[in-house]
Amino acid sequence: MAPRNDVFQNFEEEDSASDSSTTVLDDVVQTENVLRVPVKIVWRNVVLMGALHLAALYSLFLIPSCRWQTLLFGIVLMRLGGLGITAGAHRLWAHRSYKARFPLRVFLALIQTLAFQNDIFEWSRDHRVHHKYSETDADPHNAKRGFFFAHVGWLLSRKHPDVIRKGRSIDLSDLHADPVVRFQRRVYKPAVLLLCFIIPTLLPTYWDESVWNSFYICALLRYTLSLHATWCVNSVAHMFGNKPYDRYINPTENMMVVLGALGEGFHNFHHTFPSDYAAAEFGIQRCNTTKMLIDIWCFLGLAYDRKSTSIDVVKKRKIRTGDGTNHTALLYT
Ligand code: ST9
Ligand code: ZN
Ligand code: ZN
Repeated sequence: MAPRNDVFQNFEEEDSASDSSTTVLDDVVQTENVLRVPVKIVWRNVVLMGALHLAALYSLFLIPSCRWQTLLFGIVLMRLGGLGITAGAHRLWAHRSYKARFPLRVFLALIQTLAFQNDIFEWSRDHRVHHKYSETDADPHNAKRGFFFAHVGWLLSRKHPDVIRKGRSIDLSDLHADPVVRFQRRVYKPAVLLLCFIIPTLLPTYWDESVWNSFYICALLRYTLSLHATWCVNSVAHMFGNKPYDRYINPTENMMVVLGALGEGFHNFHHTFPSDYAAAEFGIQRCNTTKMLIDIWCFLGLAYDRKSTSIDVVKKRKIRTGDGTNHTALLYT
């Protein structure tokens, strides 16, 4: 097992009592201190995810009959939703790596809803658990359970009991205290219906696109592609790539993921220095679009208090625990 990431200082220490638990739960077998739990597939999610992917496949055939404005709109929606995840759910709410004023928080909550990846509270809770218990049973998308589980399988099955048990030790008081997070959680289902499906379907009719085309392209295909771009951080960037900052952990640097995920593929850096708002050593010169936008928001006074790691600390860490590589691999080698 990879050593636990010890730099996620905001969180309380692991509850060692639950680690050494000898309780045998119903249908849980304990072997060599590892709880083996039968996977409980959630068939409703399998059917919905399967249907979404079939619809996305069908959408590809509609592309030639679409107006160019529709395709452009689909791309804009995909990038906006992505930004709601990277700058909103991830760097602002899950990691508190910078602060955002109320209007920016509202904007980020709106575009995070457009991405339909669970509400901000649930997304951030699972992500904090992911960092604190990375690559263990308590990690919601534990990459040690294989590529498919880390990518999507974790959304198609019940959570391992450790995720919920150890997840309870995570401090979520800041999320409970944010009225934007509370409000979004309260209205999440109708808001998703409106922002992720209805608006993307109706707006393109303004430039005479058919409802059929816009539903498939701007709602379903756009949503499916943005899910995969995000999921690749959990799967690809936990398995393939180099490790310039910490060779003892699984997360990697992967430039393909960086490009698809608005600068989020510098995952070896991010797990080593999780509270850095850039989530990377580099900025826009390495396509870290999210960092660039946070910088612009700070310049405009919409955001402030960016946390970053000093160059000196990064250099020393590279020498001490890095794998000797300097550059993010463009492709897995
Ligand atoms: C989706 C999420 O896709 C993707 C997140 C990816 C994260 C990536 C991170 C990478 C870094 C950032 C990169 C960004 C890149 C972006 C690029 C963009 C271009 N702690 O969950 P339930 C408790 S979602 C503590 O139902 P089950 C809690 O009491 C896609 N407690 O567990 C909870 O109740 P509540 C759409 C926890 O029954 C209760 O347990 N969604 C924790 O095992 C039950 O929780 C879907 O497809 C915890 N961590 O069901 C599936 N967790 O919540 C939606 C739970 O009320 N999900 N508890 O407080 C589900 O259907 C279910 O959650 C399930 C598990 C079937 C997966
Ligand atoms: Zn993170
Ligand atoms: Zn990770």
